[in-house]
Amino acid sequence: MDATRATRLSKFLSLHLRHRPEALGLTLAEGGWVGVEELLAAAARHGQPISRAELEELVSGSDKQRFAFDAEGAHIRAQQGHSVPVDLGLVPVTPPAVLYHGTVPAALPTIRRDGLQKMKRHHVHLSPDEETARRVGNRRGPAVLLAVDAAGLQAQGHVFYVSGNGVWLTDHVPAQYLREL
Ligand code: HQG
Repeated sequence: MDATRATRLSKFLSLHLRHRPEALGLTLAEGGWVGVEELLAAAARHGQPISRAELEELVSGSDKQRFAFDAEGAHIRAQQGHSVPVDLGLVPVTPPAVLYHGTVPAALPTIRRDGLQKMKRHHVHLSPDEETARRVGNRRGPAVLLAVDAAGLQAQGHVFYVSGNGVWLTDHVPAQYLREL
């Protein structure tokens, strides 16, 4: 599969496994899972045929490991980034002392006032290193980087999770736990 098709299919999967499963007539089961056969049939019905081999390539080849199969390979889910209500079954874990967030200058005035909000997603998404955070921020323009005092937040009772693809998740980061880099 060429890179253009891979990107298109990856966006198609992100859209339906995170945000709009109903547009394909799908419902996410607990954990965000969808049957692989069901997904492929629904995609074909909606004018986007995907072969099983392509799906496997998308799962293993994704730069960010956005999607994962279950142990049997019978179900697939997005590892994070959902906007539809879904319980991913994540368990609280102790974060590294410092995490990072990449954003754009236009968001800073509100972030300075309200801290990091989850906006349309289930959680605020944080990166384990500056390089990853820069990539996230650069999706929308030249990134600005924020360091997050994760240890301080946890000490105050904030709960952290890590997705299967290494994205750190929490509910809210108040402004006093942020430092502009
Ligand atoms: C900003 C991608 C104003 C926040 C990435 C971000 C990530 C505020 C935007 C994943 C704010 C939300 C998530 C506030 C936060 N005022 N703006 N108080 N608080 N923001 O896309 O973290 O490619 O929902 O800085 O790699 O950018 O989809 O979150 O700019 O892992 O797999 O509001 O999405 O992964 O944007 O990215 P998003 P994000 P995928």
